[in-house]
Amino acid sequence: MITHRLFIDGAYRDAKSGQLFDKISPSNGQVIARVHEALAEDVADAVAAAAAALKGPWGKMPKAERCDLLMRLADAIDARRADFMEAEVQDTGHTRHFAEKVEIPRGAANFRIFAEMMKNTGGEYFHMDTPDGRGAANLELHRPKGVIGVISPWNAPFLLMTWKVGPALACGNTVVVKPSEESPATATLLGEVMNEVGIPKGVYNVIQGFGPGSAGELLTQHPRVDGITFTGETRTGEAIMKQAARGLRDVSFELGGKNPAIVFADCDMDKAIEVAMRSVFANTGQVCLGTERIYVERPVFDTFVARLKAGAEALVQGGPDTPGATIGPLISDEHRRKVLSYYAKARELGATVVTGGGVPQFGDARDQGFFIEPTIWTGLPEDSPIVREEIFGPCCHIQPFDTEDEVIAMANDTQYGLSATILTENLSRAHRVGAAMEAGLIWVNSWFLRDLRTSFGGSKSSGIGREGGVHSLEFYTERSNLCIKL
Ligand code: NAD
Ligand code: 6OD
Repeated sequence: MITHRLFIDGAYRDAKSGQLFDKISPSNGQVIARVHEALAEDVADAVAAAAAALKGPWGKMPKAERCDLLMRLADAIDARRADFMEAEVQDTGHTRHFAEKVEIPRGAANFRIFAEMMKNTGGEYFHMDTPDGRGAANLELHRPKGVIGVISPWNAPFLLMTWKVGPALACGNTVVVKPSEESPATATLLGEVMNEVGIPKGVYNVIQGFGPGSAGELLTQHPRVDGITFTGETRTGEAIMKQAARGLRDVSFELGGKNPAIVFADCDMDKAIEVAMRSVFANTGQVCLGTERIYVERPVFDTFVARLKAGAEALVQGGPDTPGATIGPLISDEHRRKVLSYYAKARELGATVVTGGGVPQFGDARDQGFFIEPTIWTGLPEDSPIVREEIFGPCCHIQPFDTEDEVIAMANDTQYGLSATILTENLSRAHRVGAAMEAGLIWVNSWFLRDLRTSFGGSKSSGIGREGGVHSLEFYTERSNLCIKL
């Protein structure tokens, strides 16, 4: 049985709390690891190590050297892609394809791209006229923010954790990472690679545990943490904001979504189905950017519904070790119970269940895993909880529409504002409807396609702030203006 220990000050160690918890496989319901739970003393040690490293070799290292080290880290992750992939798929039940082609390479890229960007970033200079004619030089300086608390979710653990750790380290900060209790493995493994390439001790620390009353809450309350970056549910974001209020720490939040896709009659239908299949069912619907509401222009509604149904029914369910599997299980029994409660509610409310709606039976070990049927509904009103609340499962509701104005209003009528997807071959319409979407990320004829240098984040209840490109550099640094009278 694997044991995941804490990684503090460059070394693996047991939790001083003496407490351990089980990590259960989503694919077969078996305990696959025991995890050390960090409580107050462990969290304090991790934060102290991170604070000390700011004053040690890391804090003194020239920027170019620091960025070169992060480039080497990215190469070392690539070299161990198979190990990271294995750790990730066993924790999450993801298909090997998703982990190998998206999650792990993107994790390495998160170090490479931000190191490259930081290396080429300079300060700004403003000359100012003064009454004596001699002027003043204003220099905008950037320095690391300090110790960054990184709280990450389970749905794409390595990708989403490195998405924060990469820019934080590139900017010269140190980090204490609290991965999700459902996905402890890849954050732990990264400690080995940090040591391998010579990242100084204390720069990267990992504390395992839960949120409330455990490592997550303790980290966000710790007075020596200078900034908190969090990805997860909107409700958790609200809790963290309260916990972090004392001492007024800066926060960056990437939260939930209830993202619309709009299919116009002038779309390329093959493309629309391919995009919808990915945005609804990729990672078993456990993607913050995923689509759970689809609006289809009436003349192509029946065709679209029939083709998406055929696509959903062709998916092959299985864990990473099931040959040919194209869709995995949900992360946990608890999460499956939550998604199933929406499946039941949809039936109670009179939805037409186009496909799915239940739990599959396989007659093998998968029956002990947390599989669920890919599901499509039609026929519910827009104020139904199925259309309004984030479910985070492999499911969507499809609604017909008649006019552009009507569909823009329906797409935007949500507390969330993370992403939106538009399927059309009409360029003017793509510009017009795209600009009208109240969301941080808007795709036309694609989904999950993004240059890491662009902004990422959501409006309304989907987040606070933006990361990506210069926006990450902005969050992970403090600015000072140095004004020198000439
Ligand atoms: P979650 O909010 O339950 O947990 C996320 C992390 O927060 C975990 O590490 C958890 O232990 C920790 N946590 C929970 N309560 C805490 C507390 N009170 N204090 C400190 N830490 C606490 O989210 P999840 O279930 O792991 O992930 C799914 C959610 O994440 C979905 O809502 C999804 O939309 C969202 N998400 C958003 C983005 C984005 O970029 N906007 C990306 C991925 C996932
Ligand atoms: O594309 C990314 O960098 C990113 N942060 C994706 C988030 C996926 C959420 O589940």
